[in-house]
Amino acid sequence: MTGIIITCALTGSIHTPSMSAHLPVTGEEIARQGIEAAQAGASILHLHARDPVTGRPSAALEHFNGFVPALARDTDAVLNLSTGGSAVMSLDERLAAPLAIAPEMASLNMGTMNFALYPMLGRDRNWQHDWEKPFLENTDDLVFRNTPRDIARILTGLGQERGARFEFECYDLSHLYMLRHFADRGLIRPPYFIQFVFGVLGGMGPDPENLTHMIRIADKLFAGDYLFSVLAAGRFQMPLVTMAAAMGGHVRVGLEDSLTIARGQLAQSNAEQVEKIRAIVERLGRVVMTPDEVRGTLGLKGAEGINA
Ligand code: KMH
Ligand code: ZN
Repeated sequence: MTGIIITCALTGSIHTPSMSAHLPVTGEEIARQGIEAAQAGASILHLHARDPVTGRPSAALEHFNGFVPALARDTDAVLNLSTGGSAVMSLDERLAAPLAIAPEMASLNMGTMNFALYPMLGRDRNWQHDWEKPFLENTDDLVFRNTPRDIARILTGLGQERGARFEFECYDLSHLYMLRHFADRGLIRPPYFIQFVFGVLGGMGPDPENLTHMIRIADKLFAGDYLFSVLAAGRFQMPLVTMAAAMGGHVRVGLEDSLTIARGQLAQSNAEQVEKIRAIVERLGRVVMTPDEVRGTLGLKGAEGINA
């Protein structure tokens, strides 16, 4: 088996500050946790921004500028900016920072879908901010828009015009066929780094059979031209990514995807999750790839090509 890529998604736009005191929110917190995650072995950092005062998901360039320069200066990790932002944002909002920063990598969500977070309301919490509860409640009527026109705009603006390569977020089998469609249109070139996303309500569930089927169909559509990585939401994170590692795939961890380190136990940091999966994959005989090995494998433009 080849080396393994550990991606760490530091904060995302799914969890809210009241759910964990360890969720990084300010630029300083995101930078510090990113540096620690990179030191622990994450070679790709998947990045979202938040308003540092309210902790609300933000896509503002000023908020990305609160941590991107520090991560570029103090780590050699590949910086991967989300173009998904939050499903409540317009595509113009989602793209403002990635277009300005021109990162080596960007996420790209491969289909329009539901993105229901309201089951996380679950029990009553002490909400710290007045936006949190309605934000989660309103996801029962939320469309995460990623039409073919949107996808083409991201591929052109970020890929062709700024040299970014992509983490293709596939939440469903249909998203693999959409990816194949864009390969056939000549808008993307291999190798394709495909992130299989499990456990978002609106996408596929965290069943092992779904992972084996995604691999079977990706083999058919992309033959040897792709790498797969796995992320899974909540308590399914470690089991599913471990399965991916055992099958020769790559892994994504981080507080964007799960706030816990074990059942019912909050992770103290992103680095703690990176350390845990690193120990697991090394016990499986996998060798963690350095950022430069990732650059070579994925054909990235290099850190000097970004505006940070
Ligand atoms: N939040 C994850 C389920 C993105 O940033 O583009 C998927 C994700 C989307 O990371
Ligand atoms: Zn994300």
